Amino acid sequence: MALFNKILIANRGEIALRILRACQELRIPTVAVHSTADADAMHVRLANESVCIGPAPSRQSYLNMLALVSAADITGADAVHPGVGFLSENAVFATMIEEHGLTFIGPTPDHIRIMGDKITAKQTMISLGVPVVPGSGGSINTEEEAIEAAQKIGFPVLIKATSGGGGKGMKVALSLDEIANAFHLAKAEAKANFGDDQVYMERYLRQPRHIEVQILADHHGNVVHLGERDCSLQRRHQKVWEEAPSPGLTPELRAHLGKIVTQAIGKMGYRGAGTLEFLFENGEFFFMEMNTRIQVEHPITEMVTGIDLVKEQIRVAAGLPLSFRQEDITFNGWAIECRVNAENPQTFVPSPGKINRYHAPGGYGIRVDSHLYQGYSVPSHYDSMVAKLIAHGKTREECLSRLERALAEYVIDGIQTTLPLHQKLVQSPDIIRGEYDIHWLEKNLETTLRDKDKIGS
Ligand code: MV4
Repeated sequence: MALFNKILIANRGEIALRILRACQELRIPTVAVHSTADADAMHVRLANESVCIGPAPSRQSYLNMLALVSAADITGADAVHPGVGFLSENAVFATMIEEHGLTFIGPTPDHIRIMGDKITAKQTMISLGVPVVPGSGGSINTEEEAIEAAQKIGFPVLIKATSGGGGKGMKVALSLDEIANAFHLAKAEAKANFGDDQVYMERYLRQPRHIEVQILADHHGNVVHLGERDCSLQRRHQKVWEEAPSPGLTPELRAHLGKIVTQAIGKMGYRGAGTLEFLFENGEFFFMEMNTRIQVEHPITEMVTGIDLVKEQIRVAAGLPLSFRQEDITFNGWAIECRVNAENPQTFVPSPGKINRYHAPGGYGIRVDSHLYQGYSVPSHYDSMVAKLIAHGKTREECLSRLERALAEYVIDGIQTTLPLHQKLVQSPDIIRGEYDIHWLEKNLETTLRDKDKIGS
């Protein structure tokens, strides 16, 4: 069965390159799209064709649905891969693609919509037997409702935006006298960030880990899970370091979580790649959100399973069955991904500019997903992530030592990057022991950066 004749990649940067590589290996021609600021980008150079879709600001280029559909139309592409961010979880875009007779490489618009609304997502998961954080169930509309719900749930509580994500519009209330304030602040922030002031309430977990499960499902009722990733190391809701498996789980907990998740996804009739995010505390999992796209940190799952997730996404979108079953999947060793951002490693202020020297590390067990090259200029208009350094080892210890040596080899000159932060993290005793939760990085950032000698000079 034929896959696609031509795939348009509706994204930029490292993920556009990642998708392009999968297409090339599947021998599917590619169309790159780019803004005027990305004319010299690596994915544009390597694609079979390219189309300029607008000026630098994302709103006028990578978020311009009509420009993207037109680009697919004039190049004769028959499928669109949305990548991550931008329009990857936009049900309107997915619908528009399908209405133009093209294939959206992702789930159905309905599944995107259900998971985009956090209350509906939680209710759906409850009905499918997935454990969720105890909470209000529906939305909270008045101060009185907020007080009533908080007393039922028990303090501390967390108020979240229904249309939220990324921690915006999230407010903790430790006691009754903080409820009114938290409620109004959360509502105002939700309105400002998402144009929707609806909020709901949950019990606040104090020191959980962020554990997410990767799933794949096809049109034929096959569902598999590919284990978990631990993404607890974040700063301001931006992931910094991810690992698979999680140092906090046992094989029993992993099997239990995998079973719950695959059963739920099967009952939903979901297809494509997806990630279910959980908080994990005191041996218990609580569903938070589901992402209906490929994720930035997918390579660590690929490294421990040997499965190319982007190729599988393309195969599934074309109607082919998954090329393996759950019992064919074995978990092999350990993988860690460091996100390298073009930022000052002390202040995290973006540092765009020209790369005048570039040397990526290599060797056994090292993977670098990056669009950087010597002479390339990192534009200032987009996300500051410029590379993902992924290390794989037979054991976590081997993975850590391999990562440490690769971090020492990596040369990116001309701009500032967060490589020095990762060089500190890989030597941090808590990290080496795998003992960290979602607050570890922000709590330990200063001491981590200060440790031994000054960095980023
Ligand atoms: C929580 C929580 C504690 N308790 N929910 C942050 C982003 C959003 N997707 C969910 N988030 C959280 N939800 C309850 N009931 C703590 C966080 C949270 C967090 C979660 C994952 C990774 C890093 C985090 C950092 C701060 C807060």
